[in-house]
Amino acid sequence: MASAQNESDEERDSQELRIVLLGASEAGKSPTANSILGREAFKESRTRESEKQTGRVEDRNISIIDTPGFFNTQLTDEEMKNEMMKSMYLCYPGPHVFLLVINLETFREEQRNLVEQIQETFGEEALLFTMVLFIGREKVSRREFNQIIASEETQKILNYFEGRFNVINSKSECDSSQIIKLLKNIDEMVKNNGGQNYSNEIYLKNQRKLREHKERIKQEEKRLKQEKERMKHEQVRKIHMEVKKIQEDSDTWKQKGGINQKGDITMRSKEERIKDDNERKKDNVSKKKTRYLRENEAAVQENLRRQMESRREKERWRWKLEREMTPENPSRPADLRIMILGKSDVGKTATANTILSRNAFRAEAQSDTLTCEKQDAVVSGRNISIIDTPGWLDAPWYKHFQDELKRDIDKCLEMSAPGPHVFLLVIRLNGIYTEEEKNTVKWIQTNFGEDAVRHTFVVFTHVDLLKDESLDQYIRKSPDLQLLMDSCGGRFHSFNNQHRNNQNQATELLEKIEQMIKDNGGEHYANEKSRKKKQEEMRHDNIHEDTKKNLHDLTRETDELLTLMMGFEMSEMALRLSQVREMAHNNLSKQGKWQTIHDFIPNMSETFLWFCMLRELAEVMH
Ligand SMILES: Nc1nc2c(ncn2[C@@H]2O[C@H](COP(=O)(O)OP(=O)(O)O)[C@@H](O)[C@H]2O)c(=O)[nH]1
Ligand SMILES: [Mg+2]
Repeated sequence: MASAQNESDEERDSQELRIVLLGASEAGKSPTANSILGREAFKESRTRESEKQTGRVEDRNISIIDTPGFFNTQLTDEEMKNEMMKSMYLCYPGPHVFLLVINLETFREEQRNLVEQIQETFGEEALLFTMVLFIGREKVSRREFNQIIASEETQKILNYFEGRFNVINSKSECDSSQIIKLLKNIDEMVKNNGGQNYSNEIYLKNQRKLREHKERIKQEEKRLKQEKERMKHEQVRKIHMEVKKIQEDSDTWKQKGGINQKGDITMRSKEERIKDDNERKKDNVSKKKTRYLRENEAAVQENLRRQMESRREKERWRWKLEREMTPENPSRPADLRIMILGKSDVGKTATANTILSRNAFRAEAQSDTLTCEKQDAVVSGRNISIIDTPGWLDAPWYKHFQDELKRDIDKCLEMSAPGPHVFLLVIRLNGIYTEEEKNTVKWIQTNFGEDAVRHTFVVFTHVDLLKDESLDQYIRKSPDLQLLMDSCGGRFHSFNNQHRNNQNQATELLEKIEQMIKDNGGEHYANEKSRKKKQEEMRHDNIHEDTKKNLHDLTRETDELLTLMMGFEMSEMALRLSQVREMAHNNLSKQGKWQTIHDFIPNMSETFLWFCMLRELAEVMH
């Protein structure tokens, strides 16, 4: 039964013709859609949102998606982009044809580049699925019409679409034969395209490309800015150096008594001369010592060099360890990482800004963007990172564009690496508690895994709009809300984002979150991938600790031996030992497997004891 049902569904789907109407704003797309459907399906005022209507025409199912149209002055670029994305969602799995509606009556004034808009929004591939639809044929004379069609602009446009175009009258004058002809031409085009439709995958691929392109430009701009800054600093540094040099020259000149007192050096005090004498003597001793060492004790020299090198290596190692641990290290994750989730327009961004106590994220109430954003700050003495996310929970396209959603979620998780401590689930009080919100817990589990709920914390916004009710009363009133709260361990907090100055609400929230983290044993959320990575890191950390300890032991023991041997002027032995130590040190630093010092020099302790005995013997003989 089920399969028969599926088959008939499939059959019906395969017969459905999906049309997306494009064109300049107010070109007359909505009336055209009504002409095709043969009824007043769409409202004929300026369209602000993409909308879908279906109908049966010529015994077939037709879906038409009306769009706001390009160059719409009422919409921002971002809103326009969202509406176009929505049109693709409404048209799932993708349109058979984009009808580019051009009004013959206003064609002369409409010199804007429509083709470019299509390419930018839907990509080059969309041109294969596009057909021009001239409307308002009855409004222009035959001569005028011929002129328009033959004109250079029209030919240029039509060339992009292999000359595909149709002509119909305005709605009031449109007869069904024109629509039949239009549908026939569309069928012809679909046939030429091998029955394929423009797919949402193509759309998403283009969007990704566009985003990556923008990201690249942003990165390049950032790089150039940094480079400029660096050059500026370099210049300032050079100027400082020059000023310092001039200052020093001037000081030297002054010390020498200035040009007028040249030759009056004998005026220097007796003490100064004694000091100079001492310096000279010291210098002579040191020279003698150096010569002695060079001539008589080349091996000792070499030994000292190795000791120095070993010390430097130790320093480098310590520096490396310290660098990994200092807070200045940008790769060091914040102490508290918060990811904000929720429907669009519930106050996610406002909440993030309230926590940070500044407009760190884009101005609120802007249409929901499609990417995550991260901001770092120190709040109430805590080093925190906040990741603001798009309205994943309700924006309809995410349901259909699952791959894209997964990619975005992964990207956000990367931003909060090694994983957020808390998912702040923002819910708007006084709003409509929608189906999407009722399914929130399931959504979180599906997209972040079962474990994520343990890290979820509810924040109610718009608490200022609760009139005579308390928050408790409000929650008690809604069984669905209670259920959601129970699933999230009853953890919640309320926010009035209108009172950003009231930092108590943020401090209290952070305290509650900390309690939750404590209850979670201090753990942050980690997806499967990062859990594995963490295990690997822990293993590595243990190795690291062992290595540190081994190196420390090695250095201490050999240092003692070296000192002892130098005391006996047994430089050759000392040299050999320092070579052994260096070898062991190198091996310890490079090897994946770590061993103890005694594995390298098994008889180290014996050697040490042996020398202690020698020393005692020497003392007795003295
Ligand atoms: N009265 C009131 N308005 C708020 C509150 N929180 C957010 N808003 C407003 O709600 C709208 C949506 O907020 P926004 O942060 O952009 O929502 P988002 O889409 O979830 O990020 C904006 O106009 C905010 O100024 C609040 O606690 N009280
Ligand atoms: Mg937002």
